[in-house]
Amino acid sequence: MPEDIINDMIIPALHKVGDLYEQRVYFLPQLIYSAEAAHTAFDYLETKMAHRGVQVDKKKVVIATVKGDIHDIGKNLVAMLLKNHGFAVTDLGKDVSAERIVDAAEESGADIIGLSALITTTAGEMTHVIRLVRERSLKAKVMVGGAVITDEYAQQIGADGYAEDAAGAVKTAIKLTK
Ligand code: B1M
Repeated sequence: MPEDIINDMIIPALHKVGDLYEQRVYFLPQLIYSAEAAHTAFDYLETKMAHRGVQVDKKKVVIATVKGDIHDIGKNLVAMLLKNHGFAVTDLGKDVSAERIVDAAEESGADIIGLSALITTTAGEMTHVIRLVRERSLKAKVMVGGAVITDEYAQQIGADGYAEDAAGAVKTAIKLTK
């Protein structure tokens, strides 16, 4: 199954690269190569996934990696699985400002805003998005995730949902849109 290849092979390989980077065995070029290899594999595996979407009135998700953060592999994976489960996903990409995310959610009438962050210093950007969502009284629920995000942190910043991984993000998105 494509999901098994992703969970049992590609993600552990990326973590191994991260460990080797921390130990200064690998450097930025190896991080970049590993990311490119993962992108290529995901593009191929997406074509092999069975589409499970059954939603007639598709729920809308606007997803992005927050400002200052260019890590997008996890976010892409979450977007891919959400699409695969019948959500209409607008992917704004990486390094996206809070204003742009909230503008896009307002324009599209999004049900969910999905935010990803992988660096300790960029996790704080999520609070700006949540503040803007509340200020503008948007109906969108905010779901957060990424390697540095915990359930506790999500609750602390007032997010509506948190998921540890892409499969969990699908479950949380379904729960938030019921
Ligand atoms: Co970077 N990087 N990196 N990196 N990188 C990490 C994150 C790091 C942990 C490596 C390390 O030091 N061990 C470290 C962060 C430390 C910290 O702050 N705690 C780090 C650093 C420091 C940096 C730079 C600053 C390095 C430098 O320039 N000196 C720089 C950052 C630049 C910037 O963003 N401004 C940098 C750059 C890069 C590359 C560009 C080379 C590349 C990214 C390429 C890309 O994404 N297109 C890269 C990579 C590949 C990594 C590691 C090795 C792998 C990340 C990854 O893709 N994991 C990473 C080490 C590690 O994580 N062990 C590391 C696989 C991916 C599937 O997992 O993204 O966690 P993840 O997503 C998961 C879950 O978190 C969850 O579901 C996903 C699937 O299970 N999830 C969500 C994610 N988003 C979600 C959203 C949701 C719900 C769940 O709801 C919306």
